[in-house]
Amino acid sequence: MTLHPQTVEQFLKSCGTVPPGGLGPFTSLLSHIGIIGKSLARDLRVAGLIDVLGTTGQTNVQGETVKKLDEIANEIFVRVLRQSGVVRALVSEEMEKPVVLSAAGEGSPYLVLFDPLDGSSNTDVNMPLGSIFSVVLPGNGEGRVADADLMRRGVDQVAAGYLLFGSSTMLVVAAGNGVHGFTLDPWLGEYLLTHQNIKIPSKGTVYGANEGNYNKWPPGMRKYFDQLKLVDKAKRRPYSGRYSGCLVADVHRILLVGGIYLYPGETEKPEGKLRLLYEANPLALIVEQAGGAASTGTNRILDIEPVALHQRVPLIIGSRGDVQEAEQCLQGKSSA
Ligand code: P6P
Repeated sequence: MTLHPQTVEQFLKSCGTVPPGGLGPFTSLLSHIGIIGKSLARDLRVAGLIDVLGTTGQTNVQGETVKKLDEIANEIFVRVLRQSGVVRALVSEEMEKPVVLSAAGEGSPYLVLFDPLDGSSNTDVNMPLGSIFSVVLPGNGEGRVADADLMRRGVDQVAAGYLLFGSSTMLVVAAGNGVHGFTLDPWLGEYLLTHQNIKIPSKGTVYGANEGNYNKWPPGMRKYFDQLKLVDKAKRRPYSGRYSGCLVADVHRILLVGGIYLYPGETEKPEGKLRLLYEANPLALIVEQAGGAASTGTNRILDIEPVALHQRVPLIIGSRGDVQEAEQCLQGKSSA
């Protein structure tokens, strides 16, 4: 008799390790993130038929035009995580300030930082989208949540994950015992284990980057990129370019098949575009726990000491061998 693949709850119970904050609260947290995924998947699957496309006419704290689906996704995250009863405070790409959901001491162990809808340029053209979340525990036990509790180095994350709204809806999670992927069965309404203990190849043959920015990149990055396109069988080059405009989708591909995703700093914008606390840090934790690497080009992402909630960082992430080659080129140490 073929058993059904495990649900998230069954898998967490079978792991034998106690997840951060305890099995009960962590299972509840992932269950509520799963509800967010089901709600968003439902809206996205019929986006053209309901009034959720286009923009709200507002700009967010990032100075970016807010799509209707950005706002909807943010509202779903805040509402569902508030209902969960296990989240004490939130940080969102779409909100300037943190939101405190419960007073200290009410047994809500988690601080959750998230990008509610990643890949917004894809909302109106039926391309992949994602959500990214990072989980930390307050540094001061039951006390009031301070900004310092939220602005933590990536190494302090106790869990991280993403929802991917692609040809199927997936939940990928890293919580200290490997990286595991669950696929939503919309008929059962359950996320079922489909990718246990994901390991990224040490080197790949795929790159993801917006090459339209090529002439804004520093010389070392242009040099690395030029090398990737040379015909060199020994180095399995040229690599294949794969770029969807959704960070989650592009990094998910590289997590599974190997390679490198780059959103480097530019001469005018050395800090890059992607946000540290709820994009780079969670994806860096996931990729490192799968055996890969994540860097600014000079520093390990997870070691960065945050200075602002919405600060940006350059991101070079993927197979360890590819990230190391890119770093050496960027630092002028050698050609790739
Ligand atoms: P560009 C989406 O806004 C995002 O943050 C990532 O999902 C994506 O990889 C990147 O920006 C796309 O940026 O400049 O290539 O449009």
